[in-house]
Amino acid sequence: MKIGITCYPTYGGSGAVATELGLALAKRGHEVHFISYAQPFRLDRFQEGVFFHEVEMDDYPLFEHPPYSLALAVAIHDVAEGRGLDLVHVHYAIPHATSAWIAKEMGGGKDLRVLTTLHGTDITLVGQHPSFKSITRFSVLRSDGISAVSEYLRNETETQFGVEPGRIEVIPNFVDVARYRPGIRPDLRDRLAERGERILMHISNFRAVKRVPDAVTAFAEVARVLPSRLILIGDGPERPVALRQAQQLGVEDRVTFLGKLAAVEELLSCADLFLLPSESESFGLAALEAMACGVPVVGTRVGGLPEVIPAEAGILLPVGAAREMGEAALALLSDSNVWERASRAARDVAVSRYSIDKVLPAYESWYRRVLDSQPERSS
Ligand code: GMT
Repeated sequence: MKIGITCYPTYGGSGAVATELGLALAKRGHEVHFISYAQPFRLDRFQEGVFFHEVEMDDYPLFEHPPYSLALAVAIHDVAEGRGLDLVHVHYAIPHATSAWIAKEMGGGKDLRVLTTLHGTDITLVGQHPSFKSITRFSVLRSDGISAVSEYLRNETETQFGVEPGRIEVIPNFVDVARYRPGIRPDLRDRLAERGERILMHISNFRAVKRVPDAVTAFAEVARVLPSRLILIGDGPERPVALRQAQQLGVEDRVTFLGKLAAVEELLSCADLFLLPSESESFGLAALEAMACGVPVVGTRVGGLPEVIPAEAGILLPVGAAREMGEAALALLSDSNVWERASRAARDVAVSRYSIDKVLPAYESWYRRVLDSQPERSS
């Protein structure tokens, strides 16, 4: 198949999933065209059958806010026409599903099929804003295929947007379990922490929804009892808040901020525990990547996290219960038998349910079904 993929190129789960999917599809012989305003951050190597098309923007002085959605629509249309795409698969509805719908309506040769994968805040947060809700609903409903990354997100979308049951496929996120695995670089451990220290890790874009200060509070509980270090990867608006929290709790010398990093598997495989105290999380890709590295998770019982993290692989608690998360982390870290069991279970779940080999065929069969079906016209 000739497949267009549009995603956010910046650090974030939806862009990571879209890029890994495109690379995996190309390995299976499909021709994949990424269309975005910048090269996706994980698209960092040459691979046969993979192309990148940068969306061109004119910065005419009249435009205080250049209309990216229109430029993207034109780029999708042009790539679809020029390269004969069978379908365009957009990740994150806003504004990608709208731009793809415009590209399809612009017409041309083949009837371009639009498939939209919903990732999270495009439905639960941004998509609920009055300035986006109706256009998001319209564009999602006009997609020829709709998928969501968890049952939770499918239910939310059906409820919030009135999508009829049966229209949304659940295709979970996936992880390359050959790349994300335990013990990739044991030597790195000594450079991240002192000998004997436990390593707790958190990776996110440091937005308020991730509640990074709660990760610091939970860590401080652990640090009172066990020699340990918190490694924070990523960056965003809450980074200074997290730093202040570490200073207030007197653990700033045990917290390392590593900033944004594209490849995290080597670091994850050095961790003893992953913290994900989010307020809302449709899936929690970072937690899955940690699990694939044999790292148990302590997080919140929200959104899709209970689907991804079974009780054997971690401990989930209510949002805001940061100190209790610290106690849960201590329970996992203080007993090597308990930790070993959780670590094995985490890896097993990632391999048996979320490996790329298990999930990729679901995407391919979805593509085929959409291509074989009648185009979507009505809302
Ligand atoms: O929706 C977002 O906040 C952005 C998005 C992203 O691009 O990182 O994150 C969402 O998609 C990820 C990939 O499917 C999921 O793992 C995250 O759980 C989800 N974030 C939220 O639901 C807050």
